Amino acid sequence: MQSKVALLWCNAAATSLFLLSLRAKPPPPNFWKRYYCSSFYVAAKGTPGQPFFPYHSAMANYLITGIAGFIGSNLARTLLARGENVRGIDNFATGKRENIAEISGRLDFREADLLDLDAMRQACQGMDYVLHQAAIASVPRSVADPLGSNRANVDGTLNLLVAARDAKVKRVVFAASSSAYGDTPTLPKHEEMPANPISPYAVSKLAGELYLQSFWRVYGLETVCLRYFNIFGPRQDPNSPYSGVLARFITSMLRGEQPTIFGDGEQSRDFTYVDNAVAANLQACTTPAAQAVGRVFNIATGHQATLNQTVAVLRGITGYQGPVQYGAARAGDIKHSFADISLAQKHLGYRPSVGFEDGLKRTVAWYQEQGAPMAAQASERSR
Ligand code: UD2
Repeated sequence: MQSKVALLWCNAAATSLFLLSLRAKPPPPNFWKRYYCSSFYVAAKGTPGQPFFPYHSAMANYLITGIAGFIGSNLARTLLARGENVRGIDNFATGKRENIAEISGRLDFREADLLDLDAMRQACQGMDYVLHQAAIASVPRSVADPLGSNRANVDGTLNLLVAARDAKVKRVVFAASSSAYGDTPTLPKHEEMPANPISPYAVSKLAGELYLQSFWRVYGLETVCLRYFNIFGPRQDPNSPYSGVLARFITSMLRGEQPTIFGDGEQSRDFTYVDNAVAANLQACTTPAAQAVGRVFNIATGHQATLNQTVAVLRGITGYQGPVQYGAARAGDIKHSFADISLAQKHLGYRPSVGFEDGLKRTVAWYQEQGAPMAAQASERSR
């Protein structure tokens, strides 16, 4: 009771002092309007790195590497919508200017390469969190060019970690890969399993994880690794031979063209809609260190689908009824991938809010909005 009375007195005293200070020095014009609307105002006009509103200090500063890429550009949109300050870097090796065109006025964007240590030091300056998405993300591309993958994914990650450590950022979250598990027969894959990478890409992503853990253990830089399981969704590039399979299948089928399955189509993946990966990144930043830091988490849907099953679902969504072509299996490919997500659920509070089929529907709708025709219209036109 006594403590409640004391609290009331403190409250009254603080309010009186505040009101007196307002009498002595009136607030700037539009103070209250700007105070209450600040988050909307920031989303519309804020300039990252240059706080325009001295009364608002709740926003954090995020650096997204690979911001013009598929996952980076989705992350940026979510952070901006929450009123956070976003700085982004990209070297456009695989990222696309159009992915950030409509948000570029609200970003502090810098065209820079992970291999440029000075640029990384400048990029990390004043940042709270680094979301490291930049990579050469492709198994077959790493098979064709292992040196290029290693430079971007290993040397680039190490440069960024050195810069983040020296700039004293609060935490680095890393886009790791389910490819680290390789072809071990145990399913679902859980984080305690030994890594068994097959492709140079998988090795490079695992090396990135180990560097993040080393920087936590040796330098005390807080790091979290998220092992993504085949992320798909809006803004995934469908046009490269190294593009993710769902971007390729969906756009082919919408054009009325037959998709190519490498192998017998009985390989399976735990396809994960991009919003789930975005949510996991934000949770990884704010989860208390004891639960998250120095750890590796699977980020997936927890749903296993073969490519043949996936094509069947996509036929229903896109209307494509044509044939499917089968080609040779790809070198470095793994057969089955399916995640146990209980560790991320327990420690990060991660929940895959968008399921596999719902994610496919949203993705198909997005490609259609971008001008991809429905399969029926496409075959009509080609007649
Ligand atoms: C790996 C990782 C994934 C992510 C990704 C980055 C695994 C299980 N997953 O994805 O988490 O890091 O690398 O690139 O290692 N395919 C076709 N037709 C096509 C394209 C692909 O059949 O037109 C097949 C391909 O042979 C593979 C499956 O589809 O069996 C998935 O291929 P992907 O390139 O989309 O992704 P994947 O599994 O290599």
